[in-house]
Amino acid sequence: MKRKTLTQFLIEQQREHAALPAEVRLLIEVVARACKAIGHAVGKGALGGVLGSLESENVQGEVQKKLDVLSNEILIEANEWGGHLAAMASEEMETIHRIPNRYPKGEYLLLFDPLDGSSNIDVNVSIGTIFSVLRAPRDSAERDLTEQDFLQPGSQQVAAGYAVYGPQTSLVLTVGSGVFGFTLDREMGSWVLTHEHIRIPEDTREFAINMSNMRHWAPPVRRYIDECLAGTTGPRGKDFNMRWIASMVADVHRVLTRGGIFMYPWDAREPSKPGKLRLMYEANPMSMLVEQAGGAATDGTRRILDIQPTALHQRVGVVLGSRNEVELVTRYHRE
Ligand code: P6P
Repeated sequence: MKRKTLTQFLIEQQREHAALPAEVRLLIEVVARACKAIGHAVGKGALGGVLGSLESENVQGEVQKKLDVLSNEILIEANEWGGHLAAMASEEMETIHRIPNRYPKGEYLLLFDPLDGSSNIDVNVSIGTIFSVLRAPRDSAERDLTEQDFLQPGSQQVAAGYAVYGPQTSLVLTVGSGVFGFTLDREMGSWVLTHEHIRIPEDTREFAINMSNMRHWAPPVRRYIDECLAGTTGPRGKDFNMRWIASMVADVHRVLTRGGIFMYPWDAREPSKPGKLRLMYEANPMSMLVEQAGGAATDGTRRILDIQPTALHQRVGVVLGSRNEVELVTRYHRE
């Protein structure tokens, strides 16, 4: 049977779910096309002269890789003329990017981490693009938007997804009616539906965490990991495996594909510095995908999608994946 393309899938979703406006369908097609271009640049590696770092740092204080900046430019240029967006925000830009006056403005906001996991670029490990779609305020045509207009809880997202640039180039997407996976047919240049209604198993034997941060963890996190490490001899009564790719997109893709729990907990010594991952364009889109696939996503205790943002680049602790494991971590925090 001929597989569906992304375009056919989106048109059918629009027909089945009137909640998928034509502008969102266009937005997703444009972002998916930009991800193809990013994947192409990433795939060239050293041959494309795009590896290595720049002298500059981003708003996070992280040294920018050439591909970080290139990926950001690709997404900005692809999305600013189409008339579907009122503004954009990116991990790589300190302030929001308004749509230039020469272009029409639309009703949506696009947030993205253009190239997540960039510490892995130069060592040829999977990296990716993460994106999140919010509604713009009703009066966005009459005024210049500000950062405040982006500060909506993740539960307000209209769509979320990511692209993984790995052995395959994959696109994983939700518009609020389940999670769907597409594989890039590199000969045809089209995204082909290969995974329908992705579901995360409620239980797992696999945890993902950067163990080198153990000394910073809050006691409930330490208790949870110690019990995983104790295996069949401990209270969990089963052995666990560990994975840490240090590329959120790749780690979350594994969790969506075969289950697991992914944790980037906050530094218990410094509650003012809640973790490394960013709420608006990493934790929120991934949490929408994980919940739409039957999993759970918290900051240790609170549902991530309920968190009211206070700043565009704010960070948050992340515990997401197989529902029963995430709920156990939450229970340990409440005991
Ligand atoms: P660490 C990549 O830099 C990133 O933002 C996420 O993609 C990833 O999960 C995390 O940081 C890795 O952090 O401290 O293990 O290098």
